[in-house]
Formats: sequence, structure tokens, C-alpha cells
Amino acid sequence: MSRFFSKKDIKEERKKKSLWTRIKDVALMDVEVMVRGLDTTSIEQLEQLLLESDFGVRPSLGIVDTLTAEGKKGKLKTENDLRDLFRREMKAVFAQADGGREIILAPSGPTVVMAVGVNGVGKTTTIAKLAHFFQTRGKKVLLGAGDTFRAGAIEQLELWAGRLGCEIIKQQAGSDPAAVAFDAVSAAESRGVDVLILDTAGRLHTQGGLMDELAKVHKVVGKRLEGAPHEVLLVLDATLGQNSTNQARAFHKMLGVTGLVLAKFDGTSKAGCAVAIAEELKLPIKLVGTGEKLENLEPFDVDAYVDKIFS
Ligand SMILES: Nc1nc2c(ncn2[C@@H]2O[C@H](COP(=O)(O)OP(=O)(O)O)[C@@H](O)[C@H]2O)c(=O)[nH]1
Ligand SMILES: [Mg+2]
Repeated sequence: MSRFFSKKDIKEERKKKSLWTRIKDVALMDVEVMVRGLDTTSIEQLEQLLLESDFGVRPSLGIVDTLTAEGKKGKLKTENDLRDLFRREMKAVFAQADGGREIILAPSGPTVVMAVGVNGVGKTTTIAKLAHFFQTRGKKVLLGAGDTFRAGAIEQLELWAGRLGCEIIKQQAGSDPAAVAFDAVSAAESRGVDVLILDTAGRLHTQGGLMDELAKVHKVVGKRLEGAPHEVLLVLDATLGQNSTNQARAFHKMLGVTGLVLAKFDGTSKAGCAVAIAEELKLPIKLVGTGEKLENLEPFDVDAYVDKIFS
């Protein structure tokens, strides 16, 4: 029958249906299928569906394996059984992450948050949103303009600081980012700041020299204030899906990333990318960016995320 439709038609039709509807189309064709167990074609289709939605190879195959096994045992009789299985498996992936999803705060004195990541992923915007997040919770925030490399980066952060009504520590473009970080930590202490958020220049994980520079910033901050940086947030572009995992591994190895931010979460149709990233890196996704406005930063809520996919 499908030959009456062009490939494009089928693609368009697929996009309109939610992922859960598409999973049900394959797995729940009729009650008999559920009782008998999935046939090979359905299993392959289901795997394909999960892979296309960027759940990653291991999680996708793992879920389908469990599904097959549970089906054989006769444990999947209704749509709800199937939904529960998917939810359970997805949540288990997030449970493997090291560390909690709360932003780590210093026990006393200023908390230092360092935002890192490649160019254009949304670091600076995330910093502004995070500053807003803390301000609305009554915290005094200071920004550190540690991207001294890209033209206009300091001005961009200054613009945000103006809007937020918070102070900013900066030096001239081209200056040493470690020196800016040192000054910023000193200012945070002397001015009684609750949270200092340091911007950094974007770099590719393959750029050894620039990665070393970032490690130096991290070290200088730690020397200036014991226990700092308390939080190293790696900002990833959700629209790039699992392509971000190589970047993340390199940053983690160099700096000890404490949490992930998935920026541009509003712009991805690849529902599963958070699962793939969490599974690959075993790092907690702490925040998601859901737009370009200051309010568009939310704590990552695993239950809500999983429920949304499977509803
Ligand atoms: N839709 C959307 N756009 C975002 C989000 N976060 C950042 N952006 C946009 O992504 C672009 C790059 O952001 P920027 O913060 O300058 O990235 P940086 O180079 O990593 O500092 C800008 O146009 C931002 O407005 C988000 O959560 N959603
Ligand atoms: Mg930036």
C-alpha cells in the first residue's frame, strides 16, 4: 500500500504522530500480538523508531530486549503494561547518573559556577538565565566575563548584566581568562556575593591548547578559593543530540564536569536525546533551556520528561 504514498508523505505523516502513538502502532496492533509476543519485524521497527528518535543504540536495544522478554513471559497484556515498561526503563537510565540534579552550593561563602562548552551551544544565554534563576531566589549574583576570546562576548554578557541588574567583572578583550576568573572570585568574596557565574570562551574538545587554558582557569579558581568551582556546568546543544557526547567526554576528562545543561531543548524533535546523553556520560542533566528568554531555564525533571514522551 505504501507505494501509493511518496517517501516524503510518509515522513510528514510520521512527524505528525507522537512517538508514543508510533510505538503503539508497531507494538500494539492488536491484543493478540501482545499475548503472543512481538514478531521479528515489529521488533526491528521498534528499534528503528527509538534510534530515529535519538535514544541511542544501547538504550534502544536494551528496551526492546526487555520488552521482548517481558512479552514472552506474558507480562505485557495492555497498553498500560507497555507504557509502564517504557517509563521504567527510561527512568532507570537516568538513575545511573553520578550525583544529584540540584545545583551544588558552597557550604559557606560564594558559590562559583563555571559554564563551559563549544561555541554557540548557548553558554552565555544559559549563564544569564541561571543568574535570573538565583536572583529570583533572593541570591546576590556576580558574573565573570571569562570569554575574552570571541569578539563581542564581553559586551554580550554586559548587556545581560545590565538587564539583570547584577555586577560584572571584566577585563579587556584578549586578556588572560584565568586572571579574569581570579579577580572575579576575589570580588565575589569581598562583595559578599552568593553566586559567581563564570563565562568561558567556546572551544572544540579537539583543541588541545584551548582545553589546557580552560584547565588553568579551573585550577586558578580552586587555588583562590578552596572547593571552587563548586559546579562545572557543561552546556550542550540539544538539537545536536547524541553528537554532543564526544565533546562531553573530553570536557569531563579535563575538568570533572559536575552537571549538564541541555540548551535549546525547545528546538529538538529528537525526543530521546536526553536519554542517550545521560546513558553515555552517567552525568546528571541538571537544567534544560527552553527558549531565549530569561525565564526559559528549568530544572530537568526526569518524571515529567519521561511522562511527556509516553503520553
Ligand atoms: N531556542 C533556544 N535558543 C537558545 C537557547 N539557549 C541559547 N539559545 C540561542 O543560541 C544562540 C547562541 O547562544 P550563546 O549563549 O551566545 O552561545 P555561546 O556561544 O555558547 O555562549 C543565541 O542565539 C541564543 O539566543 C534555548 O534554550 N533555546
Ligand atoms: Mg558565549
